[in-house]
Amino acid sequence: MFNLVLFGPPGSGKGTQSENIVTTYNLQHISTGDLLRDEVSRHTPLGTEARKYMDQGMLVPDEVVIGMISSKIDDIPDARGFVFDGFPRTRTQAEALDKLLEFKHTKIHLVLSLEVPEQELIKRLVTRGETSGRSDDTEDVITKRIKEYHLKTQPVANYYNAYGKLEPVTGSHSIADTFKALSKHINKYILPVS
Ligand code: B4P
Repeated sequence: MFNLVLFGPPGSGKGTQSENIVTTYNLQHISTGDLLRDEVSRHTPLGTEARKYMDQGMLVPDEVVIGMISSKIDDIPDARGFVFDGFPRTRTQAEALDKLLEFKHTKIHLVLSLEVPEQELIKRLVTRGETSGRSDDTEDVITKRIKEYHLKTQPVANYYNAYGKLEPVTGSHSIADTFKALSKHINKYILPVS
């Protein structure tokens, strides 16, 4: 089993690159952003609660997100591995993920951190907001999301760096070139299937 965390600020391309990675390496994609947006669109109690945070550019409480991840991992027992996209976003989430994987006799093997200048992040997300209909892709919410990232999520990089698992990757090149750069690291662990 091979487990990868795709790490980076909002708009750094985690979702975009995860799609390529899961297809190329036959891995399972777990995106907490997608899971939360699905709950919001189905108007579940979890979704109604989560939306209050997402619309303000804030992180959803740890216990909500950790519960979602745990059941998602259990749903796919024979996975070749997982790509965690947008999770963990706090140190508490990172510790919880380690415990969940340890229970399944596996671990996080690699953390790829997409590095993109802040102006480029804002430009990408504002552009996406023009067509996505996402309520958190407006300029003032994007600015709050980036602040929340620096405050709560960036320390997660130190957590993984202490274990020697963190690799920075430039995320400001084209989607194809960024994918090539990510693949160089992943190929040290598993080979592409397509
Ligand atoms: P997410 O859904 O994870 O969204 P994201 O950080 O905005 O985007 P991502 O980095 O995946 O960027 P993308 O590929 O889409 O989170 C949304 C919200 O959910 C959070 O703010 C939070 O409230 C909540 N949440 C999620 N997970 C949570 C957790 N674990 N704990 C608590 N709360 C949580 O790319 C963005 C745009 O850039 C796209 O339009 C794309 O086409 C473009 N793009 C990508 N790569 C490009 C490139 N190389 N060149 C040009 N454009 C590019």
